[in-house]
Formats: sequence, structure tokens, C-alpha cells
Amino acid sequence: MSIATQKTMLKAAALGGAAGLALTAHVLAQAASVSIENFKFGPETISAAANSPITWTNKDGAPHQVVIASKSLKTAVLQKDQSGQLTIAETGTYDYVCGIHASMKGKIEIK
Ligand SMILES: [Cu+2]
Repeated sequence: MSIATQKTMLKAAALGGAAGLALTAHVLAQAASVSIENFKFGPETISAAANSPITWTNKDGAPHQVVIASKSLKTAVLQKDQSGQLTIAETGTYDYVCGIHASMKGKIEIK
């Protein structure tokens, strides 16, 4: 979802009263996303709510894979423009790497 779409939805939510508040919470819960570009995770540290999916999208021609070793979680190998999602249930801070390029590192904060 684009930022513009999210802003539109948030504006609609603000005008929508109680139903709008539920929509706002839903949009925010869906918003944790990381782009992989030039062999970097952006942002390098992402915050997300527990049990809320985090989406990684590969913008590089090279394949990448998100591996969270401490949670035994990994995405599929992502080709260009492919996305993968992972969800963590426990609060905490988790380091992760690219499974193909070990020098690519990121961090997840689950709150
Ligand atoms: Cu990589």
C-alpha cells in the first residue's frame, strides 16, 4: 500500500468515528514494511506490533532472503519485486541478516 493510500485511509478513518478508529488500527498494524535496495534493508531498524506481519520487498536485481536466526524464521528467497512476510509474536529486539549476503543486517523491534 502506498503512503498516499494510507494517508487517504487515515483521513477517512478520522472522519469515520468508531468504525474509522478500527480501520486506523488496522492500517497501522499493516504498515511495517522494509524495502531491500542496493544491498541494504531500509529502514535498517523496523518497529512492529506483536503478531503483526512485517513485509520485505526486494528492489534489487539480486535475490535476497530475510533470516531471523534467533526465531528460526526466514522468508523465501525473494527475487526482484517479490515480497515476503514474517510475523513475530513475542516482544523484544531481533537481529536479522540476508541469508545470501551475510553482510546485510537489520533489526526488528517488536513492541
Ligand atoms: Cu541479500
